[in-house]
Amino acid sequence: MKNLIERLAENFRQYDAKISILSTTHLGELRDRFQKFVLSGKISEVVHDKYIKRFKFDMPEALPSAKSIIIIAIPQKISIFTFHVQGKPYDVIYPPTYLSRDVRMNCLKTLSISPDMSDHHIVRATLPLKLLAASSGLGVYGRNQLSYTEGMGSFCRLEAYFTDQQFDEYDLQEVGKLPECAECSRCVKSCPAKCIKGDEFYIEAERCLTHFNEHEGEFPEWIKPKFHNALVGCMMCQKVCPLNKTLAKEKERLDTFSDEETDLILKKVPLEELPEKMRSRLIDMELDDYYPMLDRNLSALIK
Ligand code: B12
Ligand code: SF4
Ligand code: SF4
Repeated sequence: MKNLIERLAENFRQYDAKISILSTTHLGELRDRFQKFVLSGKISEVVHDKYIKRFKFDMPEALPSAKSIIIIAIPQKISIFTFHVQGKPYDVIYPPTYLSRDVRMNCLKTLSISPDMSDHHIVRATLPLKLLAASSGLGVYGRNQLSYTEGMGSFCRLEAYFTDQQFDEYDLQEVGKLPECAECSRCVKSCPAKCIKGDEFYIEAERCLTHFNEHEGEFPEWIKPKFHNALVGCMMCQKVCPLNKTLAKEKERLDTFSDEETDLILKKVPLEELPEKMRSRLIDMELDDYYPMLDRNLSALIK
């Protein structure tokens, strides 16, 4: 007879996803692991304030009786958009993990229709997901500070949910490193911003290209035009990784924007003033959040 977690894992297999479970009794230890890193001085104030301080290692207010955390790794492909400028097509990369709405919806749907979960509540966790994956055996860290899951490389989106369902006790795992990193430093060499700290398995996040191109504002001068390689985010430290080699070949073509449509983006026509069909296509592909910086990011790629 299969146990609870095996049955749940089976339901997630339809998305080729893998899951792991941690007990909420581990929250204190997770906080300690995270704090140890924070206190080591490796996180700058800007990164701490922008991304880190919102993490909550307490029982969720919406579900104080939470017993477990379900961690999910869902594989995603590199996507491609084509933009046209004066009749010339430009294929532009949209990295894995930026399509998140469907992933979240599928996770919630799968959890809520699983018979073992029907009498239980689910609340999304605001926690550091890579640490959850590493501490539950779902992932290991690469030198590029990304989480690698077997069969998915680093091309997987991570999600985590609290639930009041009680699973078997699962021990907290030691955080692991990819054994392949011992003989490799391709990601370090490929990083245009030189922010991967070779032996220490962490990045200077405040220099990562993603930290700049996911937000509005001018790029600092030290970010050279040749650094840009994706519509949002950056693919360099992932695409050179041998663990992602096969996966990086599988690209999904998402949409094509005509000369006129590309022109509207480059002229910064506000999202709400775009032709309705174009606007809803952008929303479908979750580019609405990044629309205010799309003209800047796209210009950097097509020059
Ligand atoms: C803040 C953030 C960023 C910031 C900072 C990134 C960073 N490295 O911290 C910026 C904007 C730069 C960023 C960039 C990207 N991000 Co981001 N980001 C996040 C976010 C919101 C929090 C990450 C975080 O906690 N950082 C703080 C650091 C300190 O935590 P940590 O990396 O886990 O570090 C721990 C280890 O070093 C660990 N540690 C402890 N003991 C030990 C022992 C050993 C042996 C080792 C090795 C480590 C170790 O200590 C640290 C703390 O515990 C998460 C979503 C979430 N809620 O978790 C997504 C997330 C991490 N991002 C993601 C992605 C995909 C990216 C990009 C690839 C996007 C892109 N294509 O451009 C880049 C990759 C940059 C890189 N090489 O890391 C994915 C990663 C998926 C995966 N498979 O790993 C996440 C999980 C989003 C998601 N839902 O899937 N991101
Ligand atoms: S590129 Fe090499 S060093 Fe970097 S994460 Fe992949 S295996 Fe590790
Ligand atoms: S995402 Fe790009 S800039 Fe950020 S660490 Fe990786 S290679 Fe460097």
